[in-house]
Amino acid sequence: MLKIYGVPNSQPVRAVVWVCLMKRLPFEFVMTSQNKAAKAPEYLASVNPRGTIPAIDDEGVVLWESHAILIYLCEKHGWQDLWPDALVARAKVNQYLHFHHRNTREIVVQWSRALWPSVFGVQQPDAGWIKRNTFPGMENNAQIVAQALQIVDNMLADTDFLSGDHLTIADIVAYEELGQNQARFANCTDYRPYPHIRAWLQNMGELPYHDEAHAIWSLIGDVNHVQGGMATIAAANKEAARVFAQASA
Ligand SMILES: N[C@@H](CCC(=O)N[C@@H](CS)C(=O)NCC(=O)O)C(=O)O
Repeated sequence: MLKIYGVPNSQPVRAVVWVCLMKRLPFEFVMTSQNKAAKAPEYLASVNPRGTIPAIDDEGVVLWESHAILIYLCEKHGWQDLWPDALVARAKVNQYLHFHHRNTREIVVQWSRALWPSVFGVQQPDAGWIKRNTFPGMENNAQIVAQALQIVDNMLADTDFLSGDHLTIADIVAYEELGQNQARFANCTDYRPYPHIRAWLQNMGELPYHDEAHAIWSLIGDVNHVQGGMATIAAANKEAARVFAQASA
């Protein structure tokens, strides 16, 4: 059976999990913390030399990097709705996937900078604390995020989804970043200036297995006010992984 390594609190891990749930592809979720288990010598040697999550082991096919994993699964199982076969349609999805890494993905900094001081009870973290304890991001992160949000909003102005009129893996990977930060979940990004993103977030939230793939969001709640420190995060990950397993069965 397909093994997925990761934790539910990871955006790219959830992208892989959500697609597997939507497509009813059974998997075993192997809880793998990014700081410890993913840095263990055996994981580095036999799963992912980069020490990141997600990674998969599909009956001996070991892969890391979420977009490569998603494309592999789509091609293996013929999920042409999520990863279109037609040249131009596929190129449009690919365009977003490349853009995502150093653009939309940078919004994780807003989440990380709100979450970790709250978890560790640090009231006004200085630049050194932020640097040591939160997602590094790029130096001009704020500018990149503002630009990325505007580009994504414009992409959604004329079509319901990022690459046209139906869902693809471009929407899935984008949603893991943008969906997480919504007011009703982590509450760390203001989407009021982006009407098309807001409508798309609403639609994405109604897709099959949304709640099962994203149980962690409600379990942690508003990241500016996490009660109970790391124990809360650990318990939320454990419970969300149980939800994955139950939904996958
Ligand atoms: N580009 C990678 C990003 C993976 C990634 O950044 N994963 C984080 C967890 S969300 C991680 O493992 N971080 C640990 C590290 O960078 O050492 C992908 O899409 O899979």
